[in-house]
Amino acid sequence: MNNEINRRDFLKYGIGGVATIVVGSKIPGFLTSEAHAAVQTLNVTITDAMKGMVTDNAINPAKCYFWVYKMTADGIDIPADCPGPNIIATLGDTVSLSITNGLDEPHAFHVPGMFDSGPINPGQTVTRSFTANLSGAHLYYDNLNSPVNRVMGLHGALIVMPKSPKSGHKFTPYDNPTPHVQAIYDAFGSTAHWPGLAWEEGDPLTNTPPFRQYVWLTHQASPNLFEEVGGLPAGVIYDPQQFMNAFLRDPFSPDPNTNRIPQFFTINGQCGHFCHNNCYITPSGRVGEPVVVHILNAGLWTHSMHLHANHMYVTSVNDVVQTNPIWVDVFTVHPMDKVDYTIPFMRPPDLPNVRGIGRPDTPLTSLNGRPVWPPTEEFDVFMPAPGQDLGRDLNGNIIDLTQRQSPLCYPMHDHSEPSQTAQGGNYNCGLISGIYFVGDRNTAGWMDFPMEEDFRMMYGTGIDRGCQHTDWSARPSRHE
Ligand SMILES: [Cu+2]
Repeated sequence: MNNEINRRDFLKYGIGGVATIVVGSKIPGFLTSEAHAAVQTLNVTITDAMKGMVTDNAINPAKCYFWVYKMTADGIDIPADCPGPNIIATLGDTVSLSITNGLDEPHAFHVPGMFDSGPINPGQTVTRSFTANLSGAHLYYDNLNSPVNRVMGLHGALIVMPKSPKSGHKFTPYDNPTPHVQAIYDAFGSTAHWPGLAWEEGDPLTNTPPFRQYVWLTHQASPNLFEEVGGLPAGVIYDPQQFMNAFLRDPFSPDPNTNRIPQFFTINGQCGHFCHNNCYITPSGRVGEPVVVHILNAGLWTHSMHLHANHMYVTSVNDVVQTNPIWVDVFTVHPMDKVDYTIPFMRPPDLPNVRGIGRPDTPLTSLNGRPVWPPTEEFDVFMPAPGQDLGRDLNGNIIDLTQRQSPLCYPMHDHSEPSQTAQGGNYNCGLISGIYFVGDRNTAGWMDFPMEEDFRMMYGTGIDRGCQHTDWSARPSRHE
């Protein structure tokens, strides 16, 4: 795809979304699917692609041009997409890359602190390897002509799992957790307030995988600006300051084909329904099945990812495992930030105590004099039993005010409000996700509940919990 004409070629996608590649060794029980046997060499082609965005339809063509890392792993061709595939390695693994630049300006593959390919010229192939020497979630990206090449789509997630837990402790996502982060993960599944499973623990009986984790790679796409950059004559480099001015500060124009600020706000390349009803983006689980969400912001906008139903611990910020992990329901993610949310999956709604939020205080009472643990105050206040007679309609029938606790989906949305839209106006077509509580740990069976439409969209027709984290296909995804 070296020349002008081919740059506009329309790439057909088979399955959509973010594929996952496991390199090197594997933690037992982690990503057990056969489809993800560890690969030896990753073939990476730096190329371009057109993608149908969330609002794309026959009367509203909403496509966006991207530069992408297209990968082939052990002969398996992974469809081109922005972002590139998730790469998962274990600490100390060797990641071998063969990178070909199929575009017509220099590009690179860079992981801060781990690897820098340096400039790869058009048509050139560079074969290199590096050691995954830092546990946690990282961005791989093109650091040349910063931030143009990265924001044009050349980025993806690299997850490095620790080799083993600290002696006498449970696994955390980190090789060297702080005492307080370790204490949270040790408490999962072994304390009265966090009954259920440890993070490292799965349960075949409920089809629950161990090491439950999600990637939320945020990005913002500007079809007009990206097309302008892609349309430059071969060898001409787009000025980065001009790029940032256009992306962040282009003046309002009533013509949708000229304004160059972002029109799409994505998690893992998806927006709106394709994000929220996507079981690979939106965490789902039973009470007592803690998950970690790795948030990586590859774009130029600040996001504030706000979760309902559960507070989460911010356990790592920009490679720093937190000494005193705060328990919050929203946290700001600046461009290039890397933030880990550890979500306990405790019974919603979680409750404040006399100290604000957090663990029980002494005395163990809330401001209303009710016990703060177990967190039952809101149940005490107003949680009518099914059929409870709290009022009658004009015909004398009981008005049922029951609200079930599960299965139930709560929203995750970005408090940076413009990101909730697409194309400047389509609300709810933006950067949204959620958290699904599908039941209690002691509920027999899997998906043993009435399947409303949102659950059907989330899980598809094949109700296979094993696919939740391992089979990155057959999920809702906006692609052509
Ligand atoms: Cu909200």
